[in-house]
Amino acid sequence: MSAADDQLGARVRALAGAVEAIDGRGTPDVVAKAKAVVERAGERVAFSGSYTVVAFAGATGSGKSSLFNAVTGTDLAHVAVRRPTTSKAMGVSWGGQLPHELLDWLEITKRHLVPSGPNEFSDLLLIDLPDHDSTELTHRLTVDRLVQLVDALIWVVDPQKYADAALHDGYLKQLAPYAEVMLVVLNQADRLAPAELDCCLSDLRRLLDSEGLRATPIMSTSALRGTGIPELREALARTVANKQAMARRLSADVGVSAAALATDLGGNPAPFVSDSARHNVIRVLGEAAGVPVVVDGVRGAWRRRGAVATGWPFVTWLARLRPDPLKKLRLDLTPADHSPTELNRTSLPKASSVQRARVEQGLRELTDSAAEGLPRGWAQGLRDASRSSQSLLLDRLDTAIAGADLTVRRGTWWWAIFGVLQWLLIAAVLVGVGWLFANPVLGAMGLPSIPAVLWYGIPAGTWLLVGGVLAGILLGVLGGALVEIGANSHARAARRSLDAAIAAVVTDEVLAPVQAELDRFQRAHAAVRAAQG
Ligand SMILES: Nc1nc2c(ncn2[C@@H]2O[C@H](COP(=O)(O)OP(=O)(O)OP(=O)(O)O)[C@@H](O)[C@H]2O)c(=O)[nH]1
Ligand SMILES: [Mg+2]
Repeated sequence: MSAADDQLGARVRALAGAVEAIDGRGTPDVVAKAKAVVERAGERVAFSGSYTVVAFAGATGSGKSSLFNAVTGTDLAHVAVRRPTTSKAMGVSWGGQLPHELLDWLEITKRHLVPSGPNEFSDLLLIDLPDHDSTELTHRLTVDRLVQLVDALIWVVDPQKYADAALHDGYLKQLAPYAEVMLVVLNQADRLAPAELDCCLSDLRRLLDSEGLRATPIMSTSALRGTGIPELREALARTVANKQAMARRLSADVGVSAAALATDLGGNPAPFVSDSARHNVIRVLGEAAGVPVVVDGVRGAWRRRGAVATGWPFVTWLARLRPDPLKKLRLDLTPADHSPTELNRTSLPKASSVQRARVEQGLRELTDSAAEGLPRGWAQGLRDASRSSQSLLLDRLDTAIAGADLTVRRGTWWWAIFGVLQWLLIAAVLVGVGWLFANPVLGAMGLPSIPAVLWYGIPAGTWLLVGGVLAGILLGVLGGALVEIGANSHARAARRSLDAAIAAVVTDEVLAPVQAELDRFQRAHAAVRAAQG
């Protein structure tokens, strides 16, 4: 196998990879054609890859069958004045055996083995086609099918119809990528004077050049007189000998399909999810799942618990009356407290239609930014990927929130010190009250009174009572300020922890499928580039 064959094999494999990546995303017709090329290339190589298949094609009456007979030295093809004459494709080959598999693949039932002789070609399957401009639809269908399959084409034209639009617009212009594996023969040259023939040939050349067929040679023949037949046979022999026709034809097929797929994919080879779009979707989904509510709950719970632990005991019952926001949300447990079999759920309100709409909008913003410049099918693919687990998304986000460590339950070490101090101050207040009211009570009971103790001229009991109350209130205010700082810092920590939990879910459930789709798009682009060679 030659390096060129290896390269063609690699390009066909790349096209197969491109088809696989693009199937379901690209324009169905373009993908189907590329798929057909991959299949055809595999089959063509498998069925008698050593043969070169060449067909005579052209308008009715141009002389295809006459040339076929002249070149093969037979009268196998039916030639007549009646139009159209040939209605079924016929194939002939030389040597010991017909390439039946190849003929079956081409669906050619009329087949003949030409006996060995002076006109022998080896490894050539020569086909006489019906006309392409027929009143008979089946003729055109046969031509269209075989034009897709044969390795090389000899277009036979005559002096009257060589510029016919049916030939040029219907076939030649579209076959420009196959210029190297085509030959145009101006037959019935005997009908023209030499000067007219030259004029006709140069007109034909100009026409072909303008259609992108510079690489297609032109010859003139007369099947009637035998003029140009040896040259045509030589051209055929050269085509068979260098064994490049099949590879060139397949290579052109792959090139045409790859170019069509490239156009279908568009010009943006590396779409991506921007950091801002990524952060935005995490934020929006976090908000929709209730992160701000939980962060406020953490702040509120810390305040409430801090107030109970550090506040002035005479008023902390007020704080106790307030419900604990985290308990209400079922978020007062640390992750370790959850049973491993229990599905962790918060009691955050069920997603409202507004929340669902915001999720929808967040996902749309994400995919719209990534899909910029992508063809419609791929943009839809991105949208579908972002929604692949949408029905479960809010549940997963809720479970992630339930599992996040909010670290509120434990409180903090200095709360206990403040608590002890508060109770010591309460004790001081009680001692003060006892001291102040002890002597009247003792006097009434006829018991000896306690000696008065004065500090700065004021009874010690008053110091203890007033000082204890003031210090308790001050300590409460100081504790409240410190608790507020702690509440804010815990709210921030909770937000970080929740954001991380939300980010993990969004990454798994949304960003990863979207990225997989973008990777698929890039893979498609790379495969198409490789198929283009
Ligand atoms: N003068 C002249 N007549 C030719 C030449 N080649 C073919 N003819 C005649 O042109 C007519 C059509 O020839 P065919 O070979 O049947 O043409 P075809 O292209 O096979 O036609 P279909 O089978 O109908 O598509 C016949 O009458 C031939 O005798 C030629 O070189 N010169
Ligand atoms: Mg014919």
